[in-house]
Amino acid sequence: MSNLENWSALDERAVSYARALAMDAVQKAGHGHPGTAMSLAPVAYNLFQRHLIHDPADPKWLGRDRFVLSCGHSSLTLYIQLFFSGYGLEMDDLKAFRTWNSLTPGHPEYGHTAGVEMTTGPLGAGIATAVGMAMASRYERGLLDPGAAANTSLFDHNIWVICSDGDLQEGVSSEASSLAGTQELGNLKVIYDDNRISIEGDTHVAFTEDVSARYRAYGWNVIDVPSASEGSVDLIKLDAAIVAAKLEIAKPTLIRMKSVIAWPAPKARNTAESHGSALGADEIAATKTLLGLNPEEHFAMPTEVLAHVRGAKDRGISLHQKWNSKFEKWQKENPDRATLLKRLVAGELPKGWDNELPQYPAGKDVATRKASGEVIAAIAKVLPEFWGGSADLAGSNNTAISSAGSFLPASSAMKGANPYGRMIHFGIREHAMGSILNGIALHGLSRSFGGTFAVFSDYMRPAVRLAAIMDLPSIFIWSHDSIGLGEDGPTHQPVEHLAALRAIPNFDVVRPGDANEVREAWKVILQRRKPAGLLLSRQNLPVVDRSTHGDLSLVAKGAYILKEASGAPDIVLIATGSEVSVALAAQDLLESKGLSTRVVSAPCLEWFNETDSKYRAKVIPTTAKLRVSIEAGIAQGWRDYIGDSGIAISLEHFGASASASKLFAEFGFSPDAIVTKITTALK
Ligand SMILES: Cc1ncc(C[n+]2csc(CCOP(=O)(O)OP(=O)(O)O)c2C)c(N)n1
Ligand SMILES: [Mg+2]
Repeated sequence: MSNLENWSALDERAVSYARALAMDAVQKAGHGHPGTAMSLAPVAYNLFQRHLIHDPADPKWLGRDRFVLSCGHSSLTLYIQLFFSGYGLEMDDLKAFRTWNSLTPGHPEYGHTAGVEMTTGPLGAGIATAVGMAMASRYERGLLDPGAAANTSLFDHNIWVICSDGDLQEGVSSEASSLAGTQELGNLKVIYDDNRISIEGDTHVAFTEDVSARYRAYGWNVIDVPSASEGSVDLIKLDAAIVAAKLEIAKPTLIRMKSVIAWPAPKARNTAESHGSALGADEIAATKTLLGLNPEEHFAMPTEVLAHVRGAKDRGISLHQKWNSKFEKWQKENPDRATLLKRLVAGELPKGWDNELPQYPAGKDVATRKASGEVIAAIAKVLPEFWGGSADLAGSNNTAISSAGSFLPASSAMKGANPYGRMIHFGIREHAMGSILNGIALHGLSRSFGGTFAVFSDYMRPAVRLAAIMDLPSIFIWSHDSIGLGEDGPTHQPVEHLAALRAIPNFDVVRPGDANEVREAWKVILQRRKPAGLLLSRQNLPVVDRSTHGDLSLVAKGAYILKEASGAPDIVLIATGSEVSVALAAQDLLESKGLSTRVVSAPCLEWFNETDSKYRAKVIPTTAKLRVSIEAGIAQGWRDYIGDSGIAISLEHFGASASASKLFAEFGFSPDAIVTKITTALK
């Protein structure tokens, strides 16, 4: 038994039962990850029962610490503590581990199980997203309680993470941890389970660096916790490290904790097999005997032990009540900020927020990235919760909010540094940027965006996918969205990216056709609160004359009639982004040949797919002689809209280094080339 202060025999028994439950749940399911949940049981127990500021009765409590299990495969580590602390999970849920419709799926899923702060499983994502949560926490205190001394505000809390070897091998954790060091995120506390085992065995087959030295070099506070003499987690040293981590508020902390996977199973301990397979009845019985439990019992939890661990509920209520009295005082003293907080919690936009967004007169050429930058600046004036940045391309992506300085710690020597600044410098770290945007969204109160070139959406795709899975209102800005970017050539020109992004379920791919569509797109994105990517042109595009063309309010429908045909439409041209103006020019030529032609602008196919079939049939009638898609990317996906006999004007190969106009002409995106294709097809 541990000699930890205030650690009772009941605590010791609770940990033993937690280890047994991890074995039982995997054994019953027939698959899963028992080893790490066994060895981490005392670690998670100590956190949830004694250190984490949380209220199981109110999993969304604003004042709570966040807990992220970055090694999501060890989901039982979390489920068992949620069961113990009284979040609503019960023994039957543990028995239903990894089965259809259960509250205990293979990996923790955000929005599915109360107390799960994010969906984890892809290694590295958890810790990187937690960095975003820690940044959001600082930004939010800047909105609500900027004058409070460090660590005294009711909005100050910690972001706790447990991560594994795989988490720290993945590149994204390095990207995010490096930035966390620069940002001096003192509210971020990571416990690294250094068990030196992954699926292929000893991690030293691939991972030999000095992780502590690496994190110190990032600017972190690193605490090494060696194992207890027999090899198990040294709970006394770990607890001291946790206490020290709470006191360190100037730097993020990494507690590098030595452990032995599957402790104390006699044969399975310290083996890769225990990472991902059931231990088997004999080994489970032997382990239970070692733990002083009845080897014949499964899913056991004596009433007195359960009553003891459920004490976490009372602890939570009392923590929450203390916070509430501070909160009431704060509300009285800060009525305007309290009103703001109410709006942010409700996820609402203030009345008239979009009154002053820029309008663009026809006859002018504006790059959609430039329009987006102007819309961002206008939104920033009315929404204090709106902040964001770029992966070192702010000038190119037009993502700067220049008025309020750069989000950097007070100690930073950089010009314009402000701990509550609204411009985030992500550095050239697209994957971390995506994860951080998700962390900011998960933290809950603010809205943020991050930009890079569209071609590098590939570098952040796992984060985009997680945003979609979690249904987060993360906003990804991708400029330089086609061969239209010109001379930088094929490595920088997206070709398959629009299709690849549209392939992600629950993700809005938005490619506005002119500057005014950009404004409308931003409005819809902020109102819808769904994961979205905004694709923007580097090159100037004509601003469409709205007195003669389709109404901008129709942008929200995803696709709409931009310019009607002279009669019943024989030809329907459907275009997105920079190809909309090409379609309008082609329409003029076709009409002059007596071919009745309609142009549809389709800034977002996902929004269009949500409209009713009547609207869809009206905009893109299957009765037209010919439906034609025009988009400077692969045709994949367009057949759904143009039908078997339609034509896709597309790009099925990589681009080249030349001017945008040369590339559009050479690759068949000139109005003449399009007309030739269409007239040939009609013959
Ligand atoms: C990005 C990613 N790649 C691969 C996997 C598959 N995978 C799941 S667990 C694991 C090994 C994990 O080892 P470690 O992180 O040390 O966890 P432990 O076995 O110590 O629990 C791998 C490769 C994954 N979940 N995520
Ligand atoms: Mg490991």
